[in-house]
Amino acid sequence: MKLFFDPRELDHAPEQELHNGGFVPYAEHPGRARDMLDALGATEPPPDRGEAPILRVHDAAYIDFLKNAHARWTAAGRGGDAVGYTWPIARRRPLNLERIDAQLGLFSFDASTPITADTWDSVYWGAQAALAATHEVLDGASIAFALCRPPGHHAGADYLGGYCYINNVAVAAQAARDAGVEKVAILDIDYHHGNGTQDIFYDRDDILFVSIHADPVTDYPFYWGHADERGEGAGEGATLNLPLPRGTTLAEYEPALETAMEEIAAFGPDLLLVSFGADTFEEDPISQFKLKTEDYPALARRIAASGLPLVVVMEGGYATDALGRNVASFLSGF
Ligand code: OKP
Ligand code: ZN
Repeated sequence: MKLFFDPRELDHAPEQELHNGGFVPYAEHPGRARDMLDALGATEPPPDRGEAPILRVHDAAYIDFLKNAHARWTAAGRGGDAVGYTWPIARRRPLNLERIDAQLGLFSFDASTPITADTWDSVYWGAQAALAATHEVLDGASIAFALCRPPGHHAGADYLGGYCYINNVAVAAQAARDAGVEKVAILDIDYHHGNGTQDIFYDRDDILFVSIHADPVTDYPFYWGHADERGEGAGEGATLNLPLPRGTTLAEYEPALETAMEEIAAFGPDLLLVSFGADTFEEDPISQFKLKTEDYPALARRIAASGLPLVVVMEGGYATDALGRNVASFLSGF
């Protein structure tokens, strides 16, 4: 299995995040990628497919903002990382606002996703890694892995949040569609609901989104991921959310995965993209499921039993010392 990674993904390194009313060291740090690299062995850098595939799922105004936000922050006389502090609840109406603070609110949904001088470069190359893995499989490989960092599944067409800026799995899914793949399924097994991916494809019937995650009644991102969200318009029925309670172990996780895989089989996709987060691990510092390192191959085997070509895209996982081990354990099941 080929693993795709670009060293520029290491550059994005926010200093701190707002957590429970105070500032703490940033959980989504470059050491996560280093830990995975140590455990996984040789990776290859992705070719540069440009911005066009990114602009197929993200608004041009948002991408422009992402590229320039930190420079504008600095030009406003600020030090450190750019973060918003005020949000236009329910997108009141289109306004032509100048201040970087207004732009930050417009293009984000939380205060724990800072933009640094290096953010654009890192997220651009992470998206290229996802594209490289996708094209590897479109060219005939049965599976490929994209070591994307930072993660992507919380980012929507025009918003960042949840440590995510570009939605790597969404870019990959759209690229597969554009290459002629008719039906694409996305299985999101990060601990957190992939609200950005859901939003991007919510009204589409060509891309199925199925997610197993912590119940948003108790866990981030709260406002999405509830079981009654089933898609809209043409996409009605092409979204499936399977929320599980805190404390979930493999025994409770497996029936949900079975349901997810049956839904995917019924959809009849030509390609399956997996948003994989290792934050379902029992020792994850910001998550509350109870999966063990040795549980992950069973998940991979059930996914592989679909017989579908697979692209695995990395999302979360914050127990840094165990992260590489957990990802290697998951991939060993394929
Ligand atoms: C990203 B991924 C305050 C709470 C913010 C954000 C969690 C993002 C998880 N620190 N938490 O889905 O692993
Ligand atoms: Zn997560």
